[in-house]
Amino acid sequence: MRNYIYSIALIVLLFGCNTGSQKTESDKIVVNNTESEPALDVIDETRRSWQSYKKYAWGHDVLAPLSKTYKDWYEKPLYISPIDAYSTLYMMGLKDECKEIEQYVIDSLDFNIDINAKIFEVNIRILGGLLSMYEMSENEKILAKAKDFADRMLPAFRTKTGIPTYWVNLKTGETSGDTVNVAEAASYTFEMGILSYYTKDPKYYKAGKKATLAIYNRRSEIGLIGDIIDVETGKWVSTQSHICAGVDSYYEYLFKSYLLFGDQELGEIWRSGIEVINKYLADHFDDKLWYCRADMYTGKKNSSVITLYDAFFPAILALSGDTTRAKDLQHTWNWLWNKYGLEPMIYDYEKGTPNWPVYDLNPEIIESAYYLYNITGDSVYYKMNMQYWSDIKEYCKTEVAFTSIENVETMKKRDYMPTFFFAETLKYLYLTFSGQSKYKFNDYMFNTEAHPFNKNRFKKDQINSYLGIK
Ligand code: DMJ
Repeated sequence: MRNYIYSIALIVLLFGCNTGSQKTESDKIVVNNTESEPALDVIDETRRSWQSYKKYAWGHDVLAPLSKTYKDWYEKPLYISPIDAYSTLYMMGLKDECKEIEQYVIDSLDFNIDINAKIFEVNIRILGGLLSMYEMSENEKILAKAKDFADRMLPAFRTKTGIPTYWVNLKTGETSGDTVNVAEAASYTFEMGILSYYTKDPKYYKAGKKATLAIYNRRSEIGLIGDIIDVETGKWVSTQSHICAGVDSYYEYLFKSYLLFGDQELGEIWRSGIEVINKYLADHFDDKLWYCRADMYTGKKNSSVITLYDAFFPAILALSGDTTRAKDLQHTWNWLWNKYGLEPMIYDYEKGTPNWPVYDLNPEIIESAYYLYNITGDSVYYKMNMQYWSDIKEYCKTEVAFTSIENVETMKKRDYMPTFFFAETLKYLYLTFSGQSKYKFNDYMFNTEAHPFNKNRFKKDQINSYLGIK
């Protein structure tokens, strides 16, 4: 495979201008029947990072690329990097690497382990990753693994409100952690709906949807929700309303689950949610569009502190048809990226200073540029991703892979390559640069960890009964 790609790269370099390479109106280099040069570059860097994961961290959760060792999330590894990496490697055509992961998952992965897993994170990474692995491999044994994993998650949802606890023990089903944020409370309809579809068992979707309704039903009179809640009493622990980290994927899943499954109830909740978000949280400051934090009962702004996770929002705005706000917001994020060369994790847009200057190789701004490029066809978004990729290579690249940055003002590196770098960041870069040559934008829906699902597989006449939608 390596030789094959190098041959293509060589042909492109030698003959690119004369043999069918062409520039489209959007300046994208397209090489007939092959990959573009930037796409090949992303594939090459992904393979290099993957090989380092295998060399230094195989069998463990995360590669530590500076010390060339590994880190695990819990006392025992859950194999998170390979499960998260699979769908990206698959889309890039790295079939041998994928076969190896599939085999390991089937032969060696056993979820009957005595660890307390964080329900939100394992849902989007492990359950989401296994479900897209099932779609791509069409191996029923992978679906059985996904089902087994979800069954171990379900005890967390047996609370008075239906909102899951923070932790669940994968072996004993024991649960703990009564206080969760909204993203942790209600970002399950997407994966649980897909699992219900493939197993024809509505119990998963019903559990996910009950949690979502529990949040929605606790909205204030003006329609805003808070951000931290008690899973047993259903009382808000924090009444700050926003779309930042801690809430983000609640809104993402309302809209995507509505689109994928046609669940009208979720569509209605999304529509009423976006209306009040734009009414109370959209904020113009210094000629830019931002989304602030406000009190859920009064709608009064109480903070201009945002997180880089919020850069997912232009993608959702664009997908829902609001390209005007999507473009404005993406330009705000692009401005912030360029202020530092990478984005800070937490930033106060009124003070103009970072509250936490870390950059963890996060994907959101790249994800939104990918959506906007496909939805508007404007090459400006392609160029944004070219630049983000170039900056990531400049500041985050290490001898063996890529690593997070401790401070975007000094570009000091920290020793950690998060699993979503494989799952999301590299995938959205690759898909932007490869155009729609293999994967058509309109055919796929991504979970919040960028695991792709082919929309055409979900038949409208079966969804309602498989998911128990009335
Ligand atoms: C990812 O794990 C998911 O996208 C999550 O929803 C929030 N963002 C992180 C990566 O930044």
